[in-house]
Amino acid sequence: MALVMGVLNVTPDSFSDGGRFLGVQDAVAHGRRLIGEGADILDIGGESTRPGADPVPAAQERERVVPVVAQLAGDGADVSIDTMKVAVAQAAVAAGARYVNDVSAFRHDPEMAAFVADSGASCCLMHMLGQPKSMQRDPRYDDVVSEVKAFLEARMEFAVAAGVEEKRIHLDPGIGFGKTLEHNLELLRRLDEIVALGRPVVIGVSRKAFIGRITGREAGDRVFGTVAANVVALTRGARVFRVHDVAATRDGLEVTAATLAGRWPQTTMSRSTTTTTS
Ligand code: HH2
Repeated sequence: MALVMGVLNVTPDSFSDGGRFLGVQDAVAHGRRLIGEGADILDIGGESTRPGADPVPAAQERERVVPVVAQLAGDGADVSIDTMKVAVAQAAVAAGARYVNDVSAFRHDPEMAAFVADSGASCCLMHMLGQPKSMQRDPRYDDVVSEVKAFLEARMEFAVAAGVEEKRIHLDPGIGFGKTLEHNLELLRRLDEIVALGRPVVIGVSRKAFIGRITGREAGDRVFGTVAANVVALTRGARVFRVHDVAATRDGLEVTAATLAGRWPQTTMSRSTTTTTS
């Protein structure tokens, strides 16, 4: 059961859509457009994590995202807050978000784990080597897949020890977060080893630089490469697909899922809530 997570960046500097949805009404309209294209969940972020990005103070991040979360959650959308900061997560959950997507896997704000536990929200724990400011400076691993897997396992243990129910945890290898092109491709190729941890795997390849390295295309023109990488991830067992291009990705995933299942017509994709996915 694949779920599409639509990306909604309320930032001036995100790598592919920075500045496009900084106004509340522009952001809300885009969120509604993504839902119309078939997004199961909207991932709303107020701080870019692109390589080299500068951190944003919590108050500013909160001001960017909370009105957008409130309106879209008010529409009935399933909303994820993409933040490393517990203050932002608290405000977003109070405004209606039910999923906390923390690219630091609760390392930036260790209290995030207790907050997620108490709130009953679901969460995504992602692997990142270093910090966004410096993560792409010569990242090295002996075996990227086993190191990412061990990290995710340890972070899941940390979350569970803090009271987060295991069934509410999703895991993400963090494509592009302190990884070379070869690391990203190996993680995709061997994603089944991460899936073997037993939790739903989130994959975020959308428009990322490694696709540009292969195709020679700029960020706004990487939709075909994005769909291809998501299709590979689906075949390796990924469950949640974080993308800017929702309609194209849904089509690619639906055709792949129907083909692999060997029957048609059928319901291959769920539009139900992500937050209790287990
Ligand atoms: N990638 C980005 C941001 N958040 N969260 C998860 N779980 N997985 C990802 O791969 C991931 C993520 C980066 O993409 P984007 O939001 O488009 O860019 P920016 O960080 O510049 O806002």
